Amino acid sequence: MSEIRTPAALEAAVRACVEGTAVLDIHTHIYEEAFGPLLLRGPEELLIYHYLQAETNRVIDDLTPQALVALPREAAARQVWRELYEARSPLSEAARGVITALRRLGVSDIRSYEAILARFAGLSAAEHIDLVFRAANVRAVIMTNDPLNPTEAGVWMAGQKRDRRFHAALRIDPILLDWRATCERLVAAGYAVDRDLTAATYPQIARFLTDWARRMGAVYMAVSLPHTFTMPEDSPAARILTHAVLPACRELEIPLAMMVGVRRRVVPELRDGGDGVGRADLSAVAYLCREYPGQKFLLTVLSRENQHEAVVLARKFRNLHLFGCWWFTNNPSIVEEITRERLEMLGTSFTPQHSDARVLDQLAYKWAHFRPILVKALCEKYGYLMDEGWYPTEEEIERDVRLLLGGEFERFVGR
Ligand code: HDL
Ligand code: ZN
Repeated sequence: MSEIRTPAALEAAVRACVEGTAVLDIHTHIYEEAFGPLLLRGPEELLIYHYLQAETNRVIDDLTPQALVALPREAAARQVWRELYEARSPLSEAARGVITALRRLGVSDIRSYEAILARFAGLSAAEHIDLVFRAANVRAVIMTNDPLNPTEAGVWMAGQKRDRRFHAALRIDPILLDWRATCERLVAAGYAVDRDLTAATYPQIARFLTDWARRMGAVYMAVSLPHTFTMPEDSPAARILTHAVLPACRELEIPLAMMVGVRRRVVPELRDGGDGVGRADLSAVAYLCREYPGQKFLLTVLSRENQHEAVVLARKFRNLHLFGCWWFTNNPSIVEEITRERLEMLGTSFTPQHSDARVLDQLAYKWAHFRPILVKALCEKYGYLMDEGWYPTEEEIERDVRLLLGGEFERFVGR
């Protein structure tokens, strides 16, 4: 085994490993080709990403937020380009991400809007997926799948051939967080549930969940929880979680992913761009991990103020797997801080990043922006070992990086 003994050799080996290891992206909003229009792709979709809509909203006064987000795609994309790329420099993480993605996907002149459009003209979904997965060095992604979306449900019911690079996650927000509005949709689907959550309802909700999780081959169930989420509590959400969701996860032997800390629709007019963040009470997570030691939980938290506490929680509970720099924390200044503190308290027993990509092409920048930060953090940690005469080998670094870029997640979920 070739020991690495100098900082220069370390940096070269870590960089080669991190860049060269294909990643399993465990939380995205992209879809395989079979889902047709649900798969968002191309430069205009990149530009109208709700992150960039929110940033554009800040610098215009000739359109209301409602009018801005209601613009047709082509006009909306040109408005973002004009405001964030021509009138100002794209310094924000989401704005520069578009430039990174375009360059890595083969746009020759990234200053020319026409050249950008031309690069992607005529690209089929299959060609586009291959191009992006190769550029991002992604081996597989986990989607966010909503069985209550009629378009999506239709594709699942048609039982089309699956693309092995796309795995499913069963998203349950409407059931857990908006039962009164969702109940009738389960009744319409043939499940004997009632609005008042009588005892007989919970097994029916669980059956809906297990039916769909099996149909999708779901790797986990997921829910985005508000910053006000607390357990134990006698709320509809807590009752559905306890009596339906967790029993269904037990039966399926899959984890529940909790994404905690969103403050929904702070500015409703901005739609998805109008969500905010709130510091959460993570004792709810500790309660669930403690009360259900035989069940597994995935966790990502939205508030920077919750990050350190989340790492400490992950240290306590072997049934808790911490993942990703989610949403408002997916900015280099915070990603670096979070990744270092996680390595310092968890070693390799966590998943440092997911892309959350909503547009296929975003994979190319989300991973291009993260990999150098992981290289820097790992070089620091291996460097400390080398200072004490523990010289890592290339094989050990490869093993550790494979764990961090999907292997530890697969071990945790038993895939
Ligand atoms: O709830 C979620 O999965 C979040 O990731 C939201 O989709 C959010 O709008 C988002 O795209 N964050 O990156
Ligand atoms: Zn997401």
